[in-house]
Amino acid sequence: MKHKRLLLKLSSLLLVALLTAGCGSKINEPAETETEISADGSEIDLGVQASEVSTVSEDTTAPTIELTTSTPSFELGDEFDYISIIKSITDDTTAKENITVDFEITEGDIEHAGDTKANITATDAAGNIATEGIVITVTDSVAPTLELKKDTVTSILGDKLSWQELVASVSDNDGEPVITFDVIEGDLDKAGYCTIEVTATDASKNSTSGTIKVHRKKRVYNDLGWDITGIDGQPYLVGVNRTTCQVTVYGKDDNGNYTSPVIAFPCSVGREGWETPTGRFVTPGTRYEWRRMIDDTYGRYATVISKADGILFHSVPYYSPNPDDLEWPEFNKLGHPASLGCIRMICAHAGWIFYNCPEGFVTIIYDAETDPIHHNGYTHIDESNEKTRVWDPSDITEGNPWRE
Ligand SMILES: [Ca+2]
Ligand SMILES: [Ca+2]
Repeated sequence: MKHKRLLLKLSSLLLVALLTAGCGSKINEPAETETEISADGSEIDLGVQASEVSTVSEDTTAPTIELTTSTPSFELGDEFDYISIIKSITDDTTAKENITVDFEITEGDIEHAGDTKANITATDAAGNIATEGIVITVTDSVAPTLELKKDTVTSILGDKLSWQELVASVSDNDGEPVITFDVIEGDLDKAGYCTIEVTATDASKNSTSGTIKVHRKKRVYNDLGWDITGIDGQPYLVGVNRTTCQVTVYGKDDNGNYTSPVIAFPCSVGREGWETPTGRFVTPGTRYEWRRMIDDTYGRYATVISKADGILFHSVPYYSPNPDDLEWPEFNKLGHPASLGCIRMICAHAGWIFYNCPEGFVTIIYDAETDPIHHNGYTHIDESNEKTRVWDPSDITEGNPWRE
């Protein structure tokens, strides 16, 4: 019995020791700051001490943020450093280096000029957050870059002039600038020359201006009713006469219109049942050195006339994309309708169109009894000569027996 009581006493002492040890790491530190407790010296009451400790350690006070300004500004393109506007951050319990500082945009963005709302937050070790709202002003003092077309721009009297006709390139560090233009000399409603001032203005009202000459000209038609008004950047207009199987290339006259025939080529147009369509085509400029055709032959120096109609300028067909594999029975048909709708020519002539007519040139396919100039013919091939008949005589490719 005596043993039993001693054991109980020991075990309760052990429990007290354990409880004391278990709470020691938590209570020691705040207890030291509370002098009332240490001065008391009364019997230790674990329950009371635990509640005292929890009251002392609870941190409900957020840090204090002091900023040098709540309305910072910076120039677009520079980097905004929110740390630089923080004067101080203090907290009652958490050391400065343990306070988490953060920055968050709440409205707008800092990629463009204007005002942006943001918050700077400071969080102490207990999770108390202080928030300071700021308004960041992003400034833009860089004017747009504006490059106008180099030469005088031609535009048709009666057509609305657009800035896209005048501007070669425009850009700004803050999005798309607004382009406006004013006539500073001349009259857009009269034939002749005008001087136009073009201005690009960004969102911050920075602007760049330049002047350009515009030639307002009347639309011009020839006897056949074609619109032969010159187009900037297009030296030629190409006419294809289905009746005479001739391609006539027109250059510009002194007024910049296509009235001057400069060169003519014999051709084959579409044969019966495969007639080449007539009309005015703004050729897209899509071109192929070799182009597989619908009948599995290959056209060389192929320039698309009309995607919708599937017609092109190209050479007499080849059986394969090789210069010594000419579909020779078709060659001497040049000067007569023979194709499935395309305009066939000798290599040299198909190449002339291929290399000399820029994207967007105009082709007019028509019927007329006469031509303004006449082509010089072409070298026919001897269909019995197996060596030479597989080559286009005008082909300048190395190995062409016609060149020997
Ligand atoms: Ca605090
Ligand atoms: Ca700008």
